Amino acid sequence: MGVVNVTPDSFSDGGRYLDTGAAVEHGLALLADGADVLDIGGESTRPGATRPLVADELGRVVPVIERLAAQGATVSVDTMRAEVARAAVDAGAAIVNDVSGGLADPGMAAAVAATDALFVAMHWRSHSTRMYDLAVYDGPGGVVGAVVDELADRLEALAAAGLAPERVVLDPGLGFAKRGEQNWELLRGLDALDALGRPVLVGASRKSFLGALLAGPDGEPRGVEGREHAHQAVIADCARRGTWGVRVHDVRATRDTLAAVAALAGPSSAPSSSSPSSSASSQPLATDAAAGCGTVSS
Ligand code: PMM
Repeated sequence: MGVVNVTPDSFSDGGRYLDTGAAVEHGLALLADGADVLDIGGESTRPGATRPLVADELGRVVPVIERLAAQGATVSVDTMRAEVARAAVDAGAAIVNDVSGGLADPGMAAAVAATDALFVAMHWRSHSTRMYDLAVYDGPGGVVGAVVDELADRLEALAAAGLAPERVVLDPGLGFAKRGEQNWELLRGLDALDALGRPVLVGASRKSFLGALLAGPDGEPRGVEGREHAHQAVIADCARRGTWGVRVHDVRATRDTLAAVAALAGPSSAPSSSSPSSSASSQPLATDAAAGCGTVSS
């Protein structure tokens, strides 16, 4: 899943693709690099970010989705708002990626349930202004146990609102109400999410826990552009575990890593046909593509 942030203020690429034309061009470049899905977002979730007006978010994402979907891309919309999700699906999005897992907008689950879209439910505790205050995981299962329990609660609540678990992909929410080491703990314990029986998406790309890992002798975190090699090690581990998807900025580097992981695994472990399709089909990603737990693949 290649990231297209149509925002002025994302931590990794804010302002670079705020213009519709630049965002579409970037999406097409990610497709050419081998992205299966393009994730279009109009709200930055970086720590302390202020939320855009709904009209501004719509104005950023809808024209980009329309143009990329018309070119045959499988498009995901990164939004916490039901109104934006509905407009995005009308514009051609096949996936709604909600970093709040439906918590930020009580109308989200029903809005997505009324469409054919898949739903990505990420682990989340609050908007970014408060999220680090809530990065406390002192139950017996630590951060892994809490994330599994809270995602299980989400699956139940979404189902109660009409959104069947078969249409939901889960995401541990790296960096969201998690401090440095908690992200590594989650990645080490990723297999625990399999107990929920749903495909898993992981978004580690350029995040600050990588910058902290790679800090210089002065303790200064490595800048976003210098985090890719470490990120690719995370991707390789996700691929080896059979993670359904990875949300990345550098699609070409990710494709290279996945090719190497596939070669190391050998021909007998070729991915199933249930992976998200990279074909230029304008069909929405079939619901059973997620249910089948396709894995990140080359
Ligand atoms: N991270 C960001 C935004 N959206 N969506 C999902 N499902 N998972 C993530 O980890 C995630 C996300 C923040 O990263 P960005 O500002 O680089 O887009």
